[in-house]
Amino acid sequence: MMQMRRRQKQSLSPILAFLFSISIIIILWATATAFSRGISRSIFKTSSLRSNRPSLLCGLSLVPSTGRRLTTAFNSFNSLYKKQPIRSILSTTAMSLSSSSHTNDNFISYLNTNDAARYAIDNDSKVHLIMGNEAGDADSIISALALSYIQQQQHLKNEDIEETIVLPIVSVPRADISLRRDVMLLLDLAGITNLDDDLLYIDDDLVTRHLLPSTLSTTSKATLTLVDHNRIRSSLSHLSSMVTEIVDHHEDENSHEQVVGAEKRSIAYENGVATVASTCTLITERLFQNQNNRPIDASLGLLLLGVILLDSVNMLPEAGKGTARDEEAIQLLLQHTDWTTYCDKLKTTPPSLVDETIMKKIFPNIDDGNCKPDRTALFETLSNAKNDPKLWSVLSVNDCLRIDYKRFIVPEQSSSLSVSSIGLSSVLLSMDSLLVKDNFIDDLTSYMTSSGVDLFGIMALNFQDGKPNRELLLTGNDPKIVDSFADYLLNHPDAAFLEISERSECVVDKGASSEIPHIRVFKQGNGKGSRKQVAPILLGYASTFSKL
Ligand SMILES: [Mn+2]
Repeated sequence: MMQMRRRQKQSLSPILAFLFSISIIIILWATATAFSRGISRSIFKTSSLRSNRPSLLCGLSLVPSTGRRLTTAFNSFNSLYKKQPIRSILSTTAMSLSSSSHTNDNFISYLNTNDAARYAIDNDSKVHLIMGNEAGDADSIISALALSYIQQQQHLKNEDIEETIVLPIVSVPRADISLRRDVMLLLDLAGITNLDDDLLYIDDDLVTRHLLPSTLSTTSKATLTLVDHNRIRSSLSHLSSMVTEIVDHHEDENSHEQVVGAEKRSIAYENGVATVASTCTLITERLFQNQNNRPIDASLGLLLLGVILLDSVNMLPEAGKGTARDEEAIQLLLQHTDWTTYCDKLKTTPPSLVDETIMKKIFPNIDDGNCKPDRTALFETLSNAKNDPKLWSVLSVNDCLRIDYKRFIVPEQSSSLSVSSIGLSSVLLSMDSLLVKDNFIDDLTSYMTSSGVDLFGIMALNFQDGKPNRELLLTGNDPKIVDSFADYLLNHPDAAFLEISERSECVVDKGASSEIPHIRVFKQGNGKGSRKQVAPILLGYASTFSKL
């Protein structure tokens, strides 16, 4: 008996030794991992902002990035803002820019606007805000970031007596940035990875309490530039008097009468058409006015270039978006950006959202030390991220509707059948694919109710054999209003160019718990009729309701 036990013990000991060494290895590995993660996490905590980064990586091919996360975290921790008073940092930035030697890091370090905002609030500094539109697409977000940087440099060069801090506001809620995969990808390529800590979002406490508060304080010195729209969103209409500048390419809604003169009210829209495809083209034109042949910071250059390519559909003639001004901006950026030093940065901290194959396509000469991007590869990568059918097929109806939603206020309204507001969501999938999603009716009804609009539309766009296929859905609480707009679109000469025809067959969500609202679905023959064209038509009709 004893012998047997001893024999068991003897045969067990090598197994125990093996298990022991395995567990030591596991403990060491776990400690190392926890240590590296812990550092980045503790830094996220210091700014009391939640990190939703992991959720935004889904679907895109990933490069393992533990080491990189560490680097980013250390960079953030060492951020200049935490150690020096803001004035000296801003001055340093301006000085290094004017010395033209090394311009590469300036734009990125400027973007630590969260700390700059805290500083401004604590010190009661003069603040100028720059914000894009409610839909918050790439153009709105990037043009706000870029123009803020340019204006901050100008303030510093002019040596204002009163220190002005220029802050861009990302015009979508913090949680929604991850839905904009083209923006995520472009920021990643440009080396801007600390989106959680650095940027200010429209729903941040600092913004809703201090910068864009729910009541306008009479003592507030803050001013505001609207980019990519020319009428402040209705939820902030009480702040209308803060607006001192508009840089846009949509039809002028004649709001903010205090903003006058071509310099301050710069709206690239003439005779019913936008004269540039992108607000970023307007920002690029400004940038080069003051550049004196110095190369543009590569991160900034890449962001502006990416958005102009997206908005102009890489100047594809069939798309009918890009103008000569857009092409000129593209050429300026390609030729006068500091693509050389950018290579070092790409090599030390490679983007995490694209794999090496795509990197080689976008930067074909990276091995020769030239990181000038291939415009077609850059455009296609961004466009694929934006239109990725895989993403749109997994999104809930609610996410599809909120990803690119705009609310329009009807200028003049009267009569019993009045429509005071119209909401339009753009979605990048076919209407059928949206209609068959789970909970379509329930999600639509709750989204429409919470948006509080009188007429709600969904504009669907997908591509079939490379050709745009546009569809439109109209709904609302009052069937009479929905039918009246439907008749207008089908029959009125002003709407004829959209080539609207009704779709009779329509899938209805049978599992809906809410009452099915009145819905009309149309096919839109003219592929060029985007929301920029459709919204003014609907608004124009709404404002004539009193004459019915
Ligand atoms: Mn735009």
